[in-house]
Amino acid sequence: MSRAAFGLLLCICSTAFAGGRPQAVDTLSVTGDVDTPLHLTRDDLAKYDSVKISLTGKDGTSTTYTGVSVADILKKAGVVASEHPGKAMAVSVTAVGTDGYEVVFGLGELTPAISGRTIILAYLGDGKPLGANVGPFRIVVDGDKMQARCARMVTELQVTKLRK
Ligand SMILES: Nc1nc2c(c(=O)[nH]1)N[C@H]1C(S)=C(S)[C@@H](COP(=O)(O)O)O[C@H]1N2
Ligand SMILES: [Mo]
Repeated sequence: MSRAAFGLLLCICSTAFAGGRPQAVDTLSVTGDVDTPLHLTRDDLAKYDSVKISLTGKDGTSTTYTGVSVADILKKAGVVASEHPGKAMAVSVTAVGTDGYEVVFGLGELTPAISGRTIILAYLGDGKPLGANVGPFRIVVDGDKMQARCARMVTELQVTKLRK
């Protein structure tokens, strides 16, 4: 192989596998005290039942978010609030943003059959992938009076069972 051809090949390989790793895909990881840890892409989330919630931002503009009920994601990971919740009401779920912002939820408030409210992990805003300071994923809480719990740039849901 000529030096030029080798150089070209090296260049192509290093572009495809920057630093030896395949190109990063945005994923939501469900970690901690779960039966099945999950790593979900936007495409994976699009296969779940979708829920739309509109949210008015601090700047006054409204965005319609499309996402998946966090309860459905937790169910896939093996975390559920049964009819007689018992220990399930001592499960916390922390949504972690890439900027270090964290929001804690209890499994009870995440379960629509208990709280009467839906909390979603959004993967689209007005039908488009979420921008850099909002995505890849955002928690959207239906009915909150302030948006402090609507964590942006979420890549992880950490599950903690307080009673083992
Ligand atoms: N990752 C991350 N999410 C966050 C915050 C933050 O600092 N970091 N601030 C919260 C607060 S206090 C508010 S009021 C809303 C602001 O969202 P908006 O820009 O869509 O209005 O984002 C929430 N989500
Ligand atoms: Mo806020």
